[in-house]
Amino acid sequence: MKIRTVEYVGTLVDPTAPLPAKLPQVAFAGRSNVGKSSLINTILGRTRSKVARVSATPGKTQALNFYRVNDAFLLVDLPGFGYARVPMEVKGGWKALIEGYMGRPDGPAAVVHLLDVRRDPGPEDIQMLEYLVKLGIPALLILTKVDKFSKSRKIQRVEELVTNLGIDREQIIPFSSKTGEGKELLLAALGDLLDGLHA
Ligand SMILES: Nc1nc2c(ncn2[C@@H]2O[C@H](COP(=O)(O)OP(=O)(O)O)[C@@H](O)[C@H]2O)c(=O)[nH]1
Ligand SMILES: [Mg+2]
Repeated sequence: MKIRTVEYVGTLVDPTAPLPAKLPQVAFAGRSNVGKSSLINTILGRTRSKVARVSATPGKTQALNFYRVNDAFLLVDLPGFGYARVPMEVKGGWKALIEGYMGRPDGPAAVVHLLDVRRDPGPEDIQMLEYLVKLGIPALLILTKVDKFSKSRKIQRVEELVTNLGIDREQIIPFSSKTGEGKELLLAALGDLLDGLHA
C-alpha cells in the first residue's frame, strides 16, 4: 500500500459517540513510550509536519484520534496504557474508553498492537490481546525499537513471543522508526488486511 493522503478527521473522548467518518478502522495500541507516535509518523511518511506527537511526557492523552488515510481507512491512535504516573481514575477511564471503542459494532476492523522489543509483554498487553481474540478482531503485533537489538537477539525475541503468546510468526513484524525496518512489511500487511475486508 502506498500512502497518498493523510487527514485528521476527529477525536473521541466518549467511546459511544458517533465516529468522525464512515470507513473501516485500524486501531494502533500499545503502552506509553512504546514508540507508537514515531511508528505512525514513519508509516505515514511524516517527518516535517507530524501527525502524531512524539511526547516527552507520555500518557496524558486520554482520547482516540482519527486520521483518514487515502480515503480508504481510518487510522485510530489509541491512548497509550500502563503509564505508572496516571491516577487510578484516569486509568479506569482509559480502560472504559478503549474497551468501549473496541467492542462497538462499528469499531475497529483490525488492531496493530505494539510491543517494545526489550520488554516482556505487561498485563495490559496480555489483556488487550485476549480481548481481541474474544471479539474476533485480527491483530498484527509490531516489535518496536528493534534497532536496539542484534539480529540474533531479535530472532530469539520473536521466537519467545510466538511461544509465550501463542501467536503466528506471520503476525509479528519487527520494526524501527530509526532505521525504517519493517515499514514496507507493515504497509503491505495493512493493504492485505483492507483488501480482505472488501473481498
Ligand atoms: N531507538 C529507537 N527509539 C525509538 C523508536 N521509536 C521511538 N523511539 C523513542 O522512544 C520514545 C517514545 O516514542 P513515542 O513515539 O513518543 O512513543 P509513544 O509514547 O508510544 O507514542 C522517544 O524517545 C522516541 O525517540 C525506535 O524505533 N528506535
Ligand atoms: Mg504517543
